[in-house]
Amino acid sequence: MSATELREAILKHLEYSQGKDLAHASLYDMRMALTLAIRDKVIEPWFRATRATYAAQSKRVYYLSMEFLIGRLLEDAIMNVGLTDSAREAVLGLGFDFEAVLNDEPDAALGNGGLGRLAACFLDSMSTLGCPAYGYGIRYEHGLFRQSFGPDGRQIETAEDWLRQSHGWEFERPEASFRIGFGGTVAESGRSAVWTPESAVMAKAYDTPIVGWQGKWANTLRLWGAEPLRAFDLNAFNRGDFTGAAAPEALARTISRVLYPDDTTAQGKELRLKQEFFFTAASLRDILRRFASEHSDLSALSSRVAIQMNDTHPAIAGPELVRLLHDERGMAFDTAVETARACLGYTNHTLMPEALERWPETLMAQVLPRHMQIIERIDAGHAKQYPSRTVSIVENGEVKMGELSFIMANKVNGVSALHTELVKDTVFADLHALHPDRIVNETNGVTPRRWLKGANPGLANLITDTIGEGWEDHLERLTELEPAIADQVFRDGFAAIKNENKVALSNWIRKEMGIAVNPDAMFDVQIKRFHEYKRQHLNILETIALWQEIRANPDAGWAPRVKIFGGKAAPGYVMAKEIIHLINNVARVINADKTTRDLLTVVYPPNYNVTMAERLIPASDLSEQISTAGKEASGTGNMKFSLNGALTIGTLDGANVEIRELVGAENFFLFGMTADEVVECRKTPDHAARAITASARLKGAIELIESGAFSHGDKATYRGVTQNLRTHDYFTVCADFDSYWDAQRRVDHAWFQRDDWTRMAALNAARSGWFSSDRTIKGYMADIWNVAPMI
Ligand code: NBG
Repeated sequence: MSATELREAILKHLEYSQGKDLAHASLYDMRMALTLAIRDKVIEPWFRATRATYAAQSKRVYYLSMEFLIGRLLEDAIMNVGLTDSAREAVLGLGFDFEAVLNDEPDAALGNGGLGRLAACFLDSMSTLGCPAYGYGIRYEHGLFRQSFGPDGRQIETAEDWLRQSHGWEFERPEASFRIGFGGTVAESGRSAVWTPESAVMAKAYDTPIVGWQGKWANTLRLWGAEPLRAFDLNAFNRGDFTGAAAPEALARTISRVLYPDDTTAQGKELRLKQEFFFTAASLRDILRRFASEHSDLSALSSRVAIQMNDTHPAIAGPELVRLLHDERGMAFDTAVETARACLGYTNHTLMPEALERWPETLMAQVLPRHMQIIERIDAGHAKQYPSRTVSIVENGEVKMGELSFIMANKVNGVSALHTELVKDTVFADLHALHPDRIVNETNGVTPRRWLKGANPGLANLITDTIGEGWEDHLERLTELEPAIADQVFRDGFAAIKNENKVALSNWIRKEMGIAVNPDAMFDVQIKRFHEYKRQHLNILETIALWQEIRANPDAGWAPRVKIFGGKAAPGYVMAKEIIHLINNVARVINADKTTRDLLTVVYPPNYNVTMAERLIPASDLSEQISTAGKEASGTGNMKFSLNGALTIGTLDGANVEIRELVGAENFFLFGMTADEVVECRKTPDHAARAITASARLKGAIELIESGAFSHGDKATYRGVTQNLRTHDYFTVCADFDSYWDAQRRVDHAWFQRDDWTRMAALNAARSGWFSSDRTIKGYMADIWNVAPMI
């Protein structure tokens, strides 16, 4: 499509969809008109893909995820249908700034972090590979909260409202609605049971087409919105009870109102359980309806249907599918269990025990009485089949969703090599012994379209100039860059692009935060959710120690650094919020110190999201991946940094292990204890105190915090953080501190050999092709789903 044709299409939508003429069009109108014009281009591959799948009666993948952290869609879709140049020209020609139009789109933040962003990368890869698939999730009215910082540096949360403007990408599907019940009673009826729910809501589908690279294929993301069965109580209204009249609607809508903002603790809240059942049950009904439109023999279900449970959130899919097959369709119970298991896969994303969901048996029985019975029967069946078993699903009055997922899945996967081994050895050791073939590894990946081509056009162009077209969906081809890295001209080009990205980021930081940063300094970046295991406090302690040493010894050859933090903490996670508070105040104090200003600046832009990540990662020199070994399941940010030519300072944790193997140990700054050593270390009760005594720098940094230096003289402000470090320090910040400090000094040293740094950075990019989510999805298709690509 030429720029002229696209211009016509935009004008048509401006007039007929937005009802505006160009002279009066706002930025929003222009963005909507462009969105709709691009959406039109996506419809064709979408229909083609759907028809081809129906014609071939292909097996489909159903990716059930409580979270899809999509970010913006417009720029990505424009790129995937190959219209970036035309769109820019058309929009400019109509008198609008193209970047401003793209920036007008709110982020779809329907997720917390890693797991949700992974789901979004998977959608892109499934479409790129022509894997017939549906994403199923919840259409939250309010995504992840908006973060700001109060004048004192504390996190403030406000509601996010991405749906306040109309969402140009979606199609409402009132015909695809299902009644989803809760509570009530169960009556025996012959061999099965009849569940009569006490209350119910309607799940209504909203479809978003997800187009793959070069527009060859598009899949559907189907999100469910909750609605009341009966919108409005007219009798109550007529009585003058206006609140009562709207009550049914308010109640039902609550279910899809907000995303739970905590990714690491299971909330155990009734509403959360209802959300999980709501979207899982609606998706399963939709899946069975589609199956029934093509086949009548339910025993063939698993040859046509692969359902992936993204973490335990959709774990109720097991019992619900059994119920649909057994109670509602008359299949024998054991056959129903076998059939369901043959369809289901489960991905584990964390070993943190507190994140593995457990529901009180009483709550489960109250909200889902029939499911509780089915769970007990599954549990009993498993116990009978494996008399030696030591674990059960229902234990101590709780339903353990991890065990339920494991038992109801034919494959269970971890998300990095190390994580998968730890899954086998720790959380599911008992079940793994009984089912030794069930656990497989699928190391995470990221989509190179969004995270390289879209986010870093300069580097993408250099890659194309060097190795030609076609690497975007064959990312392993990046290794072809390696010979060029020996060439000074290539390295200069690579360094110049990084520099341009840093200048752009510096300008943004100045505009947004009023802080001047030097683009020639090293940009040292830690962006991710705030959690103690990710150890942002290790980073800030090192920052304090560094500041002290620079002051004491200004001419010791320090590499100038800009430390950049980004990320949100769950609203109820007190310690994580104190760490945020501390970082902001350390930034305030350090940035005010004129004597160190040229060497050290700390910036923490609020409201980190996908769009901010796209801005920060291409401008980064150093990627902080410093979690306590054994705690980060994989990480995916780590892959994005490496792909964009940042060097990693990191522990042997999650996918860092594989990154280091691939990019080469000499191009990676390793520090810290291994997962085994961490376990050993914890056996010494005073490991933290010992580490503090042994390290004058660490001691100095902690004491400086305790002196009130970052809290206007108040000594108590950060007692929570410092006392925890001194006495407990479960995440072994203190024990790893010196090793981290040393690694940072190796980083300083390397920074001064700039050409060598550039060579290492370029090697990181050239050797990171394996981390494409296309590779990951091919693994799922072959090892778990048994689905063939359609293109
Ligand atoms: C996260 C892990 C990350 C991992 C992503 C995607 C959750 C619950 N877990 O290490 O912490 O990269 O999942 O697998 O979001």
